[in-house]
Amino acid sequence: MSTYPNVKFLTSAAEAHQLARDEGREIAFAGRSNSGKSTAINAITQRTGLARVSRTPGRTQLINFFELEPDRRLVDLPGYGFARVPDKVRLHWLQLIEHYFNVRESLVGLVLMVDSRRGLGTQDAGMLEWVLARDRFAHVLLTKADKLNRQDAQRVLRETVAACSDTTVTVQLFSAQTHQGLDEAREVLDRWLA
Ligand SMILES: Nc1nc2c(ncn2[C@@H]2O[C@H](COP(=O)(O)OP(=O)(O)O)[C@@H](O)[C@H]2O)c(=O)[nH]1
Ligand SMILES: [Mg+2]
Repeated sequence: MSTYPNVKFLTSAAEAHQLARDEGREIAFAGRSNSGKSTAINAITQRTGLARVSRTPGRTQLINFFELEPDRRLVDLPGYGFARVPDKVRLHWLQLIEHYFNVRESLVGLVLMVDSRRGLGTQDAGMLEWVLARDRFAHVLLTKADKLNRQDAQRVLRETVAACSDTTVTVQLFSAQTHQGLDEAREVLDRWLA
């Protein structure tokens, strides 16, 4: 299993024309702001500080591209769901993400970070529908699983699996803190990128 020894930041896109070259394969990471997306990317790639863990949710409206190896990328999509953003910013986010999903031929799948204490929300479900409609893979990480006791974690897992039961979406528990589910997540990425 790969731990991506050569991972590096590639480029950021604030506008549609700034996307990285659309070659090889890439996996997008999405989720509500504060869902633990950046922390998950850092844990999976074993690089503290590769994706910035933010104290000010909603500030970054950038698509960040990381190269794992030539022609293999992770893509950090801007978070959604934060309350106090102007409509203009929200609209820009929507247009940028929609453009990304529409044009991106190298996109193989979406990893969706969902805070295990919140469970799957409407916007999360919307993201999943977007990628499934484009015949890509989708995998849900129920993040911060360390914050739940075993019983509650298993219940959230069951509920999320049930909510996705008539789709190809796969679901797992994940904690960047305890490394629960880390190998499972890396196996999914390796499979999609192979
Ligand atoms: N306990 C715990 N906290 C986490 C975990 N992952 C992220 N966090 C915390 O959740 C907050 C948001 O994380 P961040 O990665 O910035 O979320 P993002 O906005 O989705 O990129 C930070 O305070 C993190 O330290 C986890 O696995 N366990
Ligand atoms: Mg982040």
